[in-house]
Amino acid sequence: MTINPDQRMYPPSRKDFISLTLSDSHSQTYNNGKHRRQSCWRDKQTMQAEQQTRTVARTCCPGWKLVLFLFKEKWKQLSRLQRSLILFLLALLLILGLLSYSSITEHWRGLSDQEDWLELNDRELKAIPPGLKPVLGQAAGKAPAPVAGPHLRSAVVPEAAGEARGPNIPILVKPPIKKKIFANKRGPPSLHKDGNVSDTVGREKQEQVVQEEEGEEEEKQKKIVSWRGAMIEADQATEPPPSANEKEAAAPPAPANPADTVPLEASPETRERLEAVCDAFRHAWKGYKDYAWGHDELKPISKSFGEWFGLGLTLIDALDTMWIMGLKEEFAEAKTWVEKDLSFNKNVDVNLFETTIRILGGLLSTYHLTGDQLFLEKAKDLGSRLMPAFKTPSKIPFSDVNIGKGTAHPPRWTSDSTLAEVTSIQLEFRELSRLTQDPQYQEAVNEVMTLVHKLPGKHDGLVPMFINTNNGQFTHKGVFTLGARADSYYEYLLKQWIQGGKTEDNLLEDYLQAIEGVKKHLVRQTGPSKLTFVGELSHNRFNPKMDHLVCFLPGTLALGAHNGLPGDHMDLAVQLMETCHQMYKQMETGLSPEIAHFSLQASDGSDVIVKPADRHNLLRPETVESLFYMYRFTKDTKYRDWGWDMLQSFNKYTKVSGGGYTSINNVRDPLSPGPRDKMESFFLGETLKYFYLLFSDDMELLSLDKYVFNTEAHPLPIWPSPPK
Ligand code: DMJ
Repeated sequence: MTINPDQRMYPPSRKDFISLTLSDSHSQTYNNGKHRRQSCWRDKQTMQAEQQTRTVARTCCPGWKLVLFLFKEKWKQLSRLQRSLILFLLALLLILGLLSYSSITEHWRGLSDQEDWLELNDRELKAIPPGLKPVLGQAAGKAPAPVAGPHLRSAVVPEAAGEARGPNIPILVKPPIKKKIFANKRGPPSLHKDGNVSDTVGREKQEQVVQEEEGEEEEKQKKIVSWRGAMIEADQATEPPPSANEKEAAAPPAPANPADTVPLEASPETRERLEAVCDAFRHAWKGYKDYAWGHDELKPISKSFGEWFGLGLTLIDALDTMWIMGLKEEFAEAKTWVEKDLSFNKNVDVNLFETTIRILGGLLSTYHLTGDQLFLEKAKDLGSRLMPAFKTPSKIPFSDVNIGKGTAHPPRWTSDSTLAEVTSIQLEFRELSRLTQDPQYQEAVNEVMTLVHKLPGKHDGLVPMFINTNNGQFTHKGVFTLGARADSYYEYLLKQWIQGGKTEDNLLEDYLQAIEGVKKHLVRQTGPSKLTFVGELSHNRFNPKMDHLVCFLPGTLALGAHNGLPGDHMDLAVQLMETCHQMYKQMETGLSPEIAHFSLQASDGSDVIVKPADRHNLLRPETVESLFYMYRFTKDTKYRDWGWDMLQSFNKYTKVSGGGYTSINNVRDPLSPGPRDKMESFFLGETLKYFYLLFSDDMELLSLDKYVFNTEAHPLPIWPSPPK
């Protein structure tokens, strides 16, 4: 029996071994059992190996190859017992290594963060990559007519002076970089106010403060603190006085027309409706102020609060709504809280998506509306603390970030992220790059879109609901919905395209293809009244189920049609708007359930069926959001009337005496709707804002040709076209 010479270099297969033993003439040497047989085999292998070694050495193999080769040969010479012992020891070492993982990674992170920081600064000093030039160039002063104000001046971006508390904590000193900050006031004059130039203008010196102590033991172990754990604070003293030109530019803006809550010239009907929305807001705010001030959410029934991230979620989500409604006192007290009490230097895990759309989006839009540097500084601080989410093998971000520690992770049970979540943070991060002239935010989120654009597994443009952060592939394939977990992917395809001046073809292509996919696979009509709805596809089976969340779609389709996309998108928008309206109208409380099922048979009595588990209403905004778009583009007053009916229903069934509004359990039971004791932040951030905009006659109030609303109703400017 011969041995294939090629196989000698590798651990023998069982087959080789048997072949060899049967053909050996010294059969007695095999009688002592397995061990003996192995020895014999090894002896022969050893000889062969020595021969190989000599050959390898002769052929001048690189040193490392020789070492590898010798290691392999030595390994082969060991008995099974010896090998097992070594493997056991290695496993033990691995376990010990894993146990000490956290402290090792803390150390490692500390080092890599320093590198990141250097990289960041390096990037700031380098030329902006070509792909970003037009956009960032606009940010550098070519943006749409910033209204001059005292805030418009050159600013020095801080030296980060690290101040370590305690021994052995290295101070990361950020080299000084001078950078111009353009504090723009944008939007209609009615949104500009005197006196809103922040008294924090010029607070530009960043200061690094070590993360709060989490306990002495932990502190001792850490030794090195991530810079992401540091709070960056402004220092008023560093800004140079404005130059003569700047002084000229800093003349006060046109007299503030302090955004009257209800414009005097409005018709009685409009006045009544706008006043009703503002009353609703004040009532909601009263509850929040009395029982939940500075906390995430009001629990209006128990007159307490709920905490999600511990970042004053409702307050921040509501900032721009107050500004738009002209609620000056409320805005001023909220601003003071942001200035004095809002800190992102917290050891807290936040959801990347929710924090981006609600907090980052809210801060950026408030900055745009007010021109107040305070909100941009806060947005920058938060944005940089969210960046660790993108440190994954695939560049698809993790769902959760600890904004104090600078660590990120997926949910406990999976390494997947939700598709809508990773593709609905782009408007905000892109805008942050434009404002800061730091491309890192835009690059990170654009990378996600590029990956998803190329990814196989879509179904005529429809995307699965999950994506893996390790390999960047879709998971849980076969289920397609425009509801939870996928909704805002479609919304942000269109809105990014609009934000970027309609130049990014991949976004448009994906959006158009997706809408074709929706029409082909998901759009159906009910049997009884021919209501058009968007169902779901689950492994090729159509499910006539539609989340209330899907009611964003008529507005998005209408926005696309307004921007030159096919007319049949508008036709579909009109039909879907009717259905979303019916989801309210056909309920006994006049409020939509969270999920509706639709009858496909003509013989069925009603079009809308509500299952017991789906009867709740969370004060969601999607229908009034779409009504706002539909009214803006068609001026058909029926959309306002539908909205007015909805507002009455919210007041009747969800308003809580003493302050606040509550989610309810059962939209089918007007006698006992069952308060759930929670007022979601989006009720103030979105629902009431869209009511106000729907009823307002001022079409320039956040014109849809100048602003694009993020998925939490925070308006961000559409970027101007690059100069030709
Ligand atoms: C909001 O946070 C956003 O509108 C998001 O896109 C979907 N969920 C809520 C409102 O329903």
